[in-house]
Amino acid sequence: MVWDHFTLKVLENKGDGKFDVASELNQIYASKGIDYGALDGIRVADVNGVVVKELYIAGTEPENTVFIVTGISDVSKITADDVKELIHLPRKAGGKLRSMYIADSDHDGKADLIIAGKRNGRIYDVEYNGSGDPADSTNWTVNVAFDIWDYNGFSPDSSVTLTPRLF
Ligand SMILES: [Ca+2]
Ligand SMILES: [Ca+2]
Repeated sequence: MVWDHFTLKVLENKGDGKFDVASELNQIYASKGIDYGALDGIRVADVNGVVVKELYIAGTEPENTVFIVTGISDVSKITADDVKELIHLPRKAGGKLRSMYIADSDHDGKADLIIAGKRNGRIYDVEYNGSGDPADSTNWTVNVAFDIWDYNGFSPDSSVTLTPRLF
């Protein structure tokens, strides 16, 4: 995903080091003026066990948005309308989401999105509740697995300045 108002390009490996652009969405947030990008925050997984995998994107902008694309069996057919804002993670400080991994960190059979919240100073654990449409935010539970402000006893408003960069 390119850092240009949510520009998404899907590259297909043609072998011999060659790639084709299978699909691209260009600047779909330009009209809203939000320069969404993502670094190591894009994952494909099937959290609900209903065959087709979902695409998850943790956006790197202060809105703390996690996006989802569902119901796509042919990546060349993705359109801007397929990109949904799944959840806006609660902020304590500056926002921005960075790397994301999908795993079942507590081994309860329900997938977790483990997200590093850069300026948030937090690590989020967003867990799928185990049933229902993964594109519906009510089917997820947001947990804060780590909070640097709680850890060190400072407040974002204190005179001690912290600029967390959790990647
Ligand atoms: Ca699925
Ligand atoms: Ca779990």
